[in-house]
Amino acid sequence: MAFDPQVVHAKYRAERDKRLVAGRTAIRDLNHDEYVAGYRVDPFTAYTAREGITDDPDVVIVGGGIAGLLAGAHLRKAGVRRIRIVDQAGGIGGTWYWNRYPGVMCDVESYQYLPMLEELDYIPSRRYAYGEEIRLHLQAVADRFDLGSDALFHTGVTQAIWDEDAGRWTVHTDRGDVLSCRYYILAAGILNLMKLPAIPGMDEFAGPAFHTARWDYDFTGGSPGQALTNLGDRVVALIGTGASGLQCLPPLAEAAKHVYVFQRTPSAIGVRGNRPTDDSFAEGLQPGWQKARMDNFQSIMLGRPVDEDLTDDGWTRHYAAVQNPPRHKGMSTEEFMRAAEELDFGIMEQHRQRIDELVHKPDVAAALKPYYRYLCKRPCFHDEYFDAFNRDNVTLIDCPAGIERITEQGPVVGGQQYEVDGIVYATGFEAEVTPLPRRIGHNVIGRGGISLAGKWADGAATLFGMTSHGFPNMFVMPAPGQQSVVTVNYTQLAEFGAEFVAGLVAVLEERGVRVFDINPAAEADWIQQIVDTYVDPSAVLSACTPSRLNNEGDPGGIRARDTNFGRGFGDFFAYRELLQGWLASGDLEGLDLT
Ligand code: N01
Repeated sequence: MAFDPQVVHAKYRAERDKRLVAGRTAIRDLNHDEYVAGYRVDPFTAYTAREGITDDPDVVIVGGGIAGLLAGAHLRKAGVRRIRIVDQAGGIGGTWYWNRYPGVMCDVESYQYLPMLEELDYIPSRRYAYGEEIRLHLQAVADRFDLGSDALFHTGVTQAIWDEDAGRWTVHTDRGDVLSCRYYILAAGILNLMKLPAIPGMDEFAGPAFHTARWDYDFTGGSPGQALTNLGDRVVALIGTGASGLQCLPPLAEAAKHVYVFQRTPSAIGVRGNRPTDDSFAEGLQPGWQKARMDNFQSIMLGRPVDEDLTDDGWTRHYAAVQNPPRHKGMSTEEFMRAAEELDFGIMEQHRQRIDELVHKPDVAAALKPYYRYLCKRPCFHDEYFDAFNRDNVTLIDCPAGIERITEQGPVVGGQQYEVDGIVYATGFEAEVTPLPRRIGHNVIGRGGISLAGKWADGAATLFGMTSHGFPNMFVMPAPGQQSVVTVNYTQLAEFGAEFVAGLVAVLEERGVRVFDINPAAEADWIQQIVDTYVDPSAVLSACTPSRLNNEGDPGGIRARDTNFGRGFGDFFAYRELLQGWLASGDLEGLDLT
């Protein structure tokens, strides 16, 4: 395809329209729907009954993933003694506890994504680490800072209430625990709510069906990183072709009698280029190397000049280029927009050509090609996915409008029944646009009985994206769409958020502050800044294929308050500088102190 804007627009529009169908966004309620409740059960750690406890730690952290662990680690460094992590999982790791599907890997470079490499004196074994290595590393972080021994696993918080007289939070759990703490930290992450589509008839399916975040190794055989040994005579349906689906296809294809891959929208899948860490990697690394590497990556993502691209992968080559198209002097807005679109088109063409090179059957290759602008969906990277479609035991079922229904035998598309023995739902998570109160799944009741859900009903209300008036001594770890910033390498944001929280707690303790709250005027100013810098992306995003990034085709539904500091994905460096300066000044401006 040559770049003819009219032709390209028409093609992209037609592809989008095939997917903008009624019922597209319908999902099952995993918390209240009895049938699907089973999808939440932890297949990795046995649940053991225990008595509820009563305790008064200094800090309760909800979530034992990267953000919660880093908050705990930095608080420990700041001298906080009693910390209790509470998590629904059976162990440490958050996303990396739950996502143990075959092939799971992080597509952010491991040297930046695995936190605290210098403190733990650890160098990841590969450029992009597999899930098990990440999970074990997070366990090592927990061990180093003794965050696991007091943690309450397989435990969900049911309510947290601010106790004005005590100047503490009272946290209740579904195990009957009652914890009274000075500081309450919400670190739920953004991938904690599995998305299970509401497909008619799915409850009738006779075989095992599970989400990638609860992989059923009893059905498939094997274990993370090992071959799947039970599938030789079994036919499997894989629903979903985002980052999770495409990673688990090659091991499934290797092991199963047959795999039907149900694709609603093709992902743009760039080169992965994974490889073992070079023996020479660690040589000459100077103290502070990991932070410097994260900053180098982040600079490129924000279009800032760097001497060298230390990462040099699809994120820095494609994503950063599309994010920051060149604007030459004297260019009109129209010229700029057109050049940006042409650049985008060129990158998408490279992705489409790659499919022609790797997939032997032309009709399958054609169906695997993504037709939308690069940032309409989260880009993916993989080197074995396309080759799986050259196998006789893998069939692509292209279903832009989704799966019609599921019967006792399996999925139905275009009136055709696909008989399968098991179904894998690689259907993702309620990500960025899910409001925090829903994400945390429990009531947080602040001063005067106000609920966080009530206060945030019209959008996030924070100072710095991490604190909220009326919720004293409480922190929310920074996350997308919450008035902080977005970073492709989430670890960088989590690490900074953890440093900030621990830094502030240290100052408060030093000054003998019992309770801090956010001054309403300071909060209103922060919200106003977010709203004032918000640029409504509807015009660009409405041309996109529906995805979670454009609110499933309804970008107008994104609220200005639920966005980021510094417009778009936000400006990490300006944010960090501002907050570091605020903390360093010692004025604690915007805080009301008791
Ligand atoms: O989920 P997704 P994911 N019928 O939402 C399809 C992180 N992550 O778990 O594209 C048929 O991307 C849906 O179709 P469509 C990362 O942040 C990272 O893969 O919406 N299909 C899509 O194909 C990532 O973005 C890594 O049309 C249905 C798929 O299910 C995030 O997690 C690895 C359907 C969901 O894709 C989520 O990724 C894994 C239906 N009714 C995850 N409903 C790495 O770093 C949904 N789909 C490598």
